[in-house]
Amino acid sequence: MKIAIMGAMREEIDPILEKFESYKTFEYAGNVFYTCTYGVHELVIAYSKIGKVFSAITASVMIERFGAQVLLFSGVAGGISKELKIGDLIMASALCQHDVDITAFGHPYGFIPEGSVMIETDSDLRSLAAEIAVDMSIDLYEGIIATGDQFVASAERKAWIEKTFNADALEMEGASVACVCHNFGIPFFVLRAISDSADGEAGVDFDTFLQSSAQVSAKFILEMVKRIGD
Ligand code: OS5
Repeated sequence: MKIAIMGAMREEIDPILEKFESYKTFEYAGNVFYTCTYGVHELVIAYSKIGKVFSAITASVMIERFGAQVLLFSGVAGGISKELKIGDLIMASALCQHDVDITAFGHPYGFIPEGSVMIETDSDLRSLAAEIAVDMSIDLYEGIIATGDQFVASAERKAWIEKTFNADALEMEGASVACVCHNFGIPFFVLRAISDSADGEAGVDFDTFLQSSAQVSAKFILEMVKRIGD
């Protein structure tokens, strides 16, 4: 199977690339795409750059140009739920765009006509992840991830996102990748390890924990790749 693995920042895919002795590289549409084989699977790996637009480009190229049949996102997130501490893993059950606002026309926050506020991730991939978490004795949280083109570093904004979308974590790429995969009919999975709590300390915590949390997420994603199709 052709499996796409993407992150937003170089730090989010470096721990994945480090696992491979050799890969091919292709430059296209402002990204570098790395391809290699892993067991029975062919992989295409890339980081998109930050935010919804860049991540949508990368996901689209992985599907349309590289023929990805499934897409796994690995990275870090700001925690909303009090249960989530730095380094904890959350898989998205569904994702939404917290910065979409056409409420002036009577629509709810996050809604775009002919779309939906929430896009669900693939249930088979979530089940596989839940099995792996049990086998590895890892606590894997499942919940709603809210995406927007904002690094959230404010208790007020975080509280609004929690209240409006019942969100458990937030980041800047998941919902745009979800939108691309949903529209192309490609099963997808979004995993994030918490790097900060999206409050006044977020900037400092993010810089401190980006690498270690990215590593936690990448390790789990590689385990998933091993077991896809078993
Ligand atoms: O990709 C962005 C979203 N990520 C998840 C995340 C998050 N999102 C929103 N709010 C929070 N509180 C979040 N916590 C985790 C992480 C990432 C956040 S934006 C970080 C930008 C950091 C940066 N800016 N410049 N550089 C790094 C240096 C640089 C220079 C050249 C090339 C690349 C980077």
